[in-house]
Amino acid sequence: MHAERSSFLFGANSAYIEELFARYAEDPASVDPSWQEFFSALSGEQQAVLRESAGASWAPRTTRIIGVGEAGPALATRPVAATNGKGNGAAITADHVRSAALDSVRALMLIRAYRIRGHLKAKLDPLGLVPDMPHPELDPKSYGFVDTDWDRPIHINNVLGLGDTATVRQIMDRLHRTYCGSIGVEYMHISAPDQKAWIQERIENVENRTDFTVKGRQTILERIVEAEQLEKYLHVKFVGTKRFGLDGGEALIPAVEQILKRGAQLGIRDVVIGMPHRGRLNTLVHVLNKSYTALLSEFQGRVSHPEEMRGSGDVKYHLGASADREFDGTTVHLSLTANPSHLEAVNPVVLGKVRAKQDQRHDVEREQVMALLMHGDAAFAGQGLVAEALDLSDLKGYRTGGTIHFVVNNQIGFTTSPTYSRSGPYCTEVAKIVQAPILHVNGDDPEAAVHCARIAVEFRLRFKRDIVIDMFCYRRHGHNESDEPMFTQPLMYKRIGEHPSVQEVYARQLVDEKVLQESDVDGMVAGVRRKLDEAFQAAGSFRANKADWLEGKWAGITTAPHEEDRKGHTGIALESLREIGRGLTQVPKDFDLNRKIARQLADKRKLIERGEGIDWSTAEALAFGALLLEGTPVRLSGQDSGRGTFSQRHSVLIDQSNEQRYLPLNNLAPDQAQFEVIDSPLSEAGVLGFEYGYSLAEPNALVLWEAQFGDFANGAQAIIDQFICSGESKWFRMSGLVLLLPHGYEGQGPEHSSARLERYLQLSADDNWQVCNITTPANYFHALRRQVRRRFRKPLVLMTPKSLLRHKDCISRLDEMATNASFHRVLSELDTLKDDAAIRRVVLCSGKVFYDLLAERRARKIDDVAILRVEQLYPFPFAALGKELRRYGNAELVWCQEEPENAGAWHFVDRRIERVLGELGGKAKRPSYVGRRESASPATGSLKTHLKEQAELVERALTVG
Ligand SMILES: Cc1ncc(C[n+]2csc(CCOP(=O)(O)OP(=O)(O)O)c2C)c(N)n1
Ligand SMILES: [Mg+2]
Repeated sequence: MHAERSSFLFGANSAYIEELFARYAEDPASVDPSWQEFFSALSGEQQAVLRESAGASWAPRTTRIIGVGEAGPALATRPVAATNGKGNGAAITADHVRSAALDSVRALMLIRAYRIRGHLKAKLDPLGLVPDMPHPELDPKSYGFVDTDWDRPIHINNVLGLGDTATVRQIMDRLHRTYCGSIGVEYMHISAPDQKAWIQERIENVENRTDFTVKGRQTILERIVEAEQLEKYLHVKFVGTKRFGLDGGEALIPAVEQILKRGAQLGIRDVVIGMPHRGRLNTLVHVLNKSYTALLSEFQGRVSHPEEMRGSGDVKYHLGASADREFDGTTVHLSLTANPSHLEAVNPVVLGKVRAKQDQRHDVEREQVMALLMHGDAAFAGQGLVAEALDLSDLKGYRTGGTIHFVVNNQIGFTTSPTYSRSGPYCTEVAKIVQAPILHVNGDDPEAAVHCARIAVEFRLRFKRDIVIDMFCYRRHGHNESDEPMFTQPLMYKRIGEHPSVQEVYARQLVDEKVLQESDVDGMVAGVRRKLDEAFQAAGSFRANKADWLEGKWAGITTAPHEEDRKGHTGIALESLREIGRGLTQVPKDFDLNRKIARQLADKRKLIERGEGIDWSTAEALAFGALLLEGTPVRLSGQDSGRGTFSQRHSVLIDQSNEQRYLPLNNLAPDQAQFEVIDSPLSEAGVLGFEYGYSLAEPNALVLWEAQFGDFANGAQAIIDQFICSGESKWFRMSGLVLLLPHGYEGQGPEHSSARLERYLQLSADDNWQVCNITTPANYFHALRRQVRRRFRKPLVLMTPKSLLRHKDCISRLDEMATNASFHRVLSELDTLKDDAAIRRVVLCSGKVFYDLLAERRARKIDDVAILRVEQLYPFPFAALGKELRRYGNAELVWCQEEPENAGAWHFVDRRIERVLGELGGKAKRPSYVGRRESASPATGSLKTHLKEQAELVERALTVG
């Protein structure tokens, strides 16, 4: 046993080393000083092993030492003893033993170098345009192995599965096959040992290839033929029509097929797909089973779902689709998410959808629902949203169990070459922020691409982490077919012009390897062409099935009614509110609550019991609590949302002795729905996109995203413009998402004052969402509840308060939230003033400035100026406002806002108010403006100036004549 252990330590040279050690043990000076050094450096345990195994067997032996006489010059690092070469066995042998040990060390270094950097030598580019990247670490010479060393056996202890010993030649051959063929693997940056080891074993044991059966290879070719023939057909039949063809990247299709098929075997039941323009039509047809007839009828100019064209509609390569596919008797639901042109913007949306679906299925292990994201090379390298979405991948509140990323790397972005579009060596470097393995693969080798797909889905399901396939390919035509690529990449396109298609390359390989005959390939091509021709004929009379937009989780939801009143039933019984209040203000017996928080909770409890003085955050908690008790989950995410940016929410209580978290809202009743509040990463677009995606897949939860300050929401502008604002109009996809945007002029400078209300108002049309600037806790309560207590869903953009969170007047009574109470779009005069007919001015406003106006009016005891609040700006409450204004027939009208004139609601409301006034026929014909003057910056940086401006505008608003 000990002999075995010593052989484990020293490999094939163990017997000789034992001999030396025995001598050393008797008299250290009897061995070469280098051996003295070597033995003395051994651990106690290692010395013991040697002592025991050497002791019993000690007797001079002749030992065949591996590599005797074959050490190359670079290996002989230490001058050998004078006896070297003179037949003195001990001295020569000792030297060579060391040389052999060095051989092993160096071979292992070489192997390790290939594991790290072998991808640099992989044959990834079908066009052969990427210059060879020789790297000294991949050259055996760098390790001292010269040409004559290549056939000497070296002990490598079964590394690479090559047995106990292997020659440099064998090692290099294995390394090249595994790491430098059609696949280049990057995985040594992964720090988790199990993940790294899994990838290593998965690729090294099989020289990084799958031995496909004949049937398997034929199927791969069939998929390639279908993909290629579809593109060719469209190219010829619809010359110059944009299709963003997959030509050159056809291996995507069998690879995706493999992800789905293998995924189904491993338990996947639902895949949410996000992808760009390139190859989308091919994916729709060959992955999502859209019929050729439907596609061709769209190319002929027909709209596939006429009833959806109520809105603006969208171009065909943006539309979503869904399908159920069978794989070996298992059904997998596929949904391709609709997306805008904005590349990569769909990524977080897809992730949010996946998370919602996992929640719905109680897929806690995250192995039934999975995201598959496809990317272009330029977009993947360039768009910041890629990093934002990747960053979500292992966060508790956003985790989806890993995404498979597939980059269709055609080595160009529109007209821009990679050297101009990224600084790193690959377009996939960004994925290393989550330590994802990256499989680069040559798209001209479809089997390699399918093999990578298989590894990817196995890895995803085993480790629940992201993985990337980067398929090097090319784009046969210009960016959108009618585009001329020779203007900008003449050499590349000359090469492409001469390059056989993927189908040709792979069919040739299979014919050469006698897997099939040329006539079989011709048959496949003819078969696909025939199907396309038949579909083309049938397309003229094609009628699409009715769309299924409002099925599944959306069953029971309708499109929004046109009538103005859409309050929903939002009030709840007073006693229930009190009950929720009790739950909100208590903690478990042994919970070590922060003393200040304890005091606040006690105060809050008293106010709820008394039924008055309910502040903003309490109203919010009551609204959440009521929904949870009714079975509606609530999900709120944003930066620091648990506590609240303004220390107002405290929805997560922290035990002061052990930092345990306690969420009162999750402890209201045993059968309540779940409250999820998440402190988000410091991202706007990524997180907002995610929550929007969640809301798309789950209409029966209240989903909210909160900006730290509304000012920062424009970091997510593409998500707001392209999805939230226009998603229903473009794709008939509803969302009940709430955006909480802290807004208000309080002297905090240009970036902590304005959520840019004006922008949301400018984007308002076609009943696309609701924009509110609410002033009372009760109205907030109802606004939140009506999001999920009506039969339709619309996003809610809400300006939320900052200082008002603690304002003595910004409070509500509990009965304002009770049964029969509801949301008010316009709030009428609060105080008792002169008779309506004696009112000389009506000040209309929205949001926080109301409290400034009210305080000043009360201070100055003005009783002939009424103040009305427009709580909902869009849809604009024409009738409700008319009803209020009718009372003040003799008054002039002022619109007062604290935002600059080019901002806030002014430009949106003035014509609308004019319309209301026109219908009333009173004294006022139009409102006049009171507020800050036009300004490029949203707010001043000086508190003093702010206060002066604020006082002035309040003064002007209240001064008549
Ligand atoms: C965010 C964004 N910026 C710019 C564009 C315009 N655009 C459309 S395609 C394209 C090139 C994309 O290159 P790549 O990601 O490599 O995909 P490919 O077309 O090569 O498949 C550009 C710049 C866009 N669609 N989205
Ligand atoms: Mg590209």
